[in-house]
Amino acid sequence: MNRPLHVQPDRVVSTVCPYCGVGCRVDLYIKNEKIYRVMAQEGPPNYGALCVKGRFGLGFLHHPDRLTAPLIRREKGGELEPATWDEALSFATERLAQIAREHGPDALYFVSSAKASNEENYLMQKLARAAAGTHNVDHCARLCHSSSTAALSRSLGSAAMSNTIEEIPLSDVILVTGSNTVETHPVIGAMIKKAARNGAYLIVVDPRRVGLAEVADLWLRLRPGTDPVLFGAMARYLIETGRHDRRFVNRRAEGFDAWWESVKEYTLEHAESVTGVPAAKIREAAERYAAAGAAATYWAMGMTQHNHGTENVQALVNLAVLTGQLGKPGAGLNPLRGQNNVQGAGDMGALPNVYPGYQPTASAEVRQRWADTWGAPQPETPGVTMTQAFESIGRPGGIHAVYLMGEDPITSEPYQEHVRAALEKLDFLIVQDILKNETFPYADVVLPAASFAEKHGTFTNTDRRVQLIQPVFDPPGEARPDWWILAEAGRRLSLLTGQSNPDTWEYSGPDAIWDELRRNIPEMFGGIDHARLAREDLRWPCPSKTSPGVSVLFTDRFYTDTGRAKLMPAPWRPPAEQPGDDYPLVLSTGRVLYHWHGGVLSRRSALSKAYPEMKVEVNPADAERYHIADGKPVMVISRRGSIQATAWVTDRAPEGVVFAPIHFAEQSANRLTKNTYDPTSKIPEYKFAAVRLEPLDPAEAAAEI
Ligand SMILES: Nc1nc2c(c(=O)[nH]1)N[C@H]1C(S)=C(S)[C@@H](COP(=O)(O)OP(=O)(O)OC[C@H]3O[C@@H](n4cnc5c(=O)[nH]c(N)nc54)[C@H](O)[C@@H]3O)O[C@H]1N2
Ligand SMILES: Nc1nc2c(c(=O)[nH]1)N[C@H]1C(S)=C(S)[C@@H](COP(=O)(O)OP(=O)(O)OC[C@H]3O[C@@H](n4cnc5c(=O)[nH]c(N)nc54)[C@H](O)[C@@H]3O)O[C@H]1N2
Ligand code: SF4
Ligand SMILES: [Mo]
Repeated sequence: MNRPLHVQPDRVVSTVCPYCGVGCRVDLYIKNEKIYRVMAQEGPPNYGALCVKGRFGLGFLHHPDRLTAPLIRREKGGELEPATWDEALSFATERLAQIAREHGPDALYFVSSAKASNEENYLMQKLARAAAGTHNVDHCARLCHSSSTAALSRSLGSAAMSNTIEEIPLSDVILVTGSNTVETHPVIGAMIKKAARNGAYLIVVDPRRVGLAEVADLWLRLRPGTDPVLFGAMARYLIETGRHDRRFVNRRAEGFDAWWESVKEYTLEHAESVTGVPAAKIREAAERYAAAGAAATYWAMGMTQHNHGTENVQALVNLAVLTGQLGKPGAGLNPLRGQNNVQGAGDMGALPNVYPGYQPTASAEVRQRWADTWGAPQPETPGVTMTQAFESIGRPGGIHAVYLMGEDPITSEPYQEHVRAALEKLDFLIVQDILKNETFPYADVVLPAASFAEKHGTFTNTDRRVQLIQPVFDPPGEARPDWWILAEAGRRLSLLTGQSNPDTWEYSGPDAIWDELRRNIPEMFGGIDHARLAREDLRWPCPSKTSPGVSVLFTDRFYTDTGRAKLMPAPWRPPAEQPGDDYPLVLSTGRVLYHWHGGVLSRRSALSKAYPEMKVEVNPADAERYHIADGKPVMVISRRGSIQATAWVTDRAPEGVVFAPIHFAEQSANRLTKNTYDPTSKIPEYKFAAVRLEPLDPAEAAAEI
């Protein structure tokens, strides 16, 4: 995509990278209506840096698989046929209204998108709550940081990053756990590496030898799925030796006794036996973390995607509270958010239990406020999570219709055969996307959406920075911005259900949508509007026009009912499916630098050439045991399915663990994973399943070895 520097651009447009939660600011250089160069901007959050996805990953914008016309499947079993917008929207909303009449509004499910803007996420949850009359709305955070949200909300009253990435140079100790930062948040990974070079003490907790493990001062290579014991033991040791922050605990925390009772058995020796990490290393990590003037904790999916994901994060919360590593610059609890606008999708209330601004649906007062805003009575029945919704399809009282915006469950939900069967049982499916993703063939209505480069709106990055995007191109064919589609769908559905006032769906543009949500959440967004964002990025909370936004949360109080942080027990529960005779290895799934999720975007760009095939990491000892040769095809087999991939024999993976990337839809790692969930957050256990390996051609593989 990059051409020589002497090419004169027709125009240069400033916007935000659509891939990850770092939210890098980019300048797109355009010639003949194509992007020929992407340059980083010098200011925050990326300070002149970009990764390969921002630089070379935008080719999907012009791919022939872009959706350019609405499509309708008029009868089950029939073909998807082109339709006008009017036909498609009428058909879609009439079917939704009919199913709501037959089975009740809670038979509908609305999946919002962390790839879409704040304004669009706001409208999707409004569509569910105001036009359809259900709290059944969610987004991919359910598969991602829902465990973080569960633990952080109940303990601290806010689930966003407590500090900012600009503070990385201020940290004396940086603890990174369950995050392959160098590949998944590359610009932040580089900032952490630089801080370590400048003297910060870097502790990495990860079973795999990931990029940061290579440069860490201390690498704790724990057995997968054992984190609560590791972090519980660190905290217990600090209390026992009087190294915790007694003053902070007395003044700002509660729940100590119940928590202490819960870690009684977590001695360093016990932790060594469960986690496989030598007791001396656990002690060293604990001492360094507690003694630091400022210690920051960063984490991602290695913590959250377990059947004890909430306990994993709770154990981190407990450790930070006990050592007073909160409410000061360079410290804090910092979940690295994955999608470009996943922070925003949550802020906008695209969740079954909260309205925009995290106002609880359980509160009658809150419900009344939104009922007044939308002119729509608000349902009392709680919503269900996206994972529960998919599990319920085809069961009595389950979901009958799903409206998907920018989500690809066939590649992203666990246990693909199970998801496939569920989608086949659905009465009605709407797919609103920019591309033909893997779920597209199951759609009854397809609504073609404009991409990030074809619309106005805002994204909120991982450290609460709200950023304006702007159109670079016209949408292809008949494609329209998600906000336009949702507003039209909302108005039509309101007329059919009689739920909300159809006039509340008239918006002149994304700025008008933003103003509606801002008025209703003044403490978070009162001071942020599109005009101000055109001049500067702003971080929430930003309550007034003169506020610059708040960087460090919790400086004087936590956002809980008592203002104190709540310590809570975080008992360990082993993963649901343990390796055994037939399936002796642990499967861990995740990401590589070059690709994005099921590959819908990245594999339709130049990145596909840079990383063309699926490689699974196999430890040399396991390779020998199971006759697997480096670079040769291998079958990865679980109780639920099998895939073929190329073996990469490497000690990046520890003995007993196979790592499979999730990016190759035709060899989807989710054919292997299983649909077991954390009981609190309902997150799938993507980071632990039992598998075995078989060489594809045993004779050939044996000859190689
Ligand atoms: N290139 C690229 N970047 C991305 C994405 C992408 O698809 N591609 N997706 C984005 C999204 S949505 C997200 S959520 C983030 C995810 O970002 P990450 O969470 O960094 O990505 P994963 O590859 O899932 O990595 C999880 C890490 O946890 C480790 N791990 C596995 N099991 C355990 C365990 O039991 N304990 C501990 N402590 N560690 C464990 C793995 O070895 C791995 O290093 O990435 C974002 N950025
Ligand atoms: N085994 C395993 N499975 C996992 C994970 C794992 O670690 N292991 N990680 C999980 C995590 S953390 C996540 S976040 C999920 C991600 O799962 P998904 O959210 O399903 O993944 P994406 O491929 O990012 O899907 C986004 C969809 O949005 C579309 N899109 C992009 N931009 C726009 C837009 O502007 N408008 C509209 N309407 N659509 C748009 C894309 O074309 C694509 O179809 O996967 C989860 N699944
Ligand atoms: S670090 Fe994230 S936001 Fe920045 S260029 Fe890479 S993918 Fe885009
Ligand atoms: Mo994610």
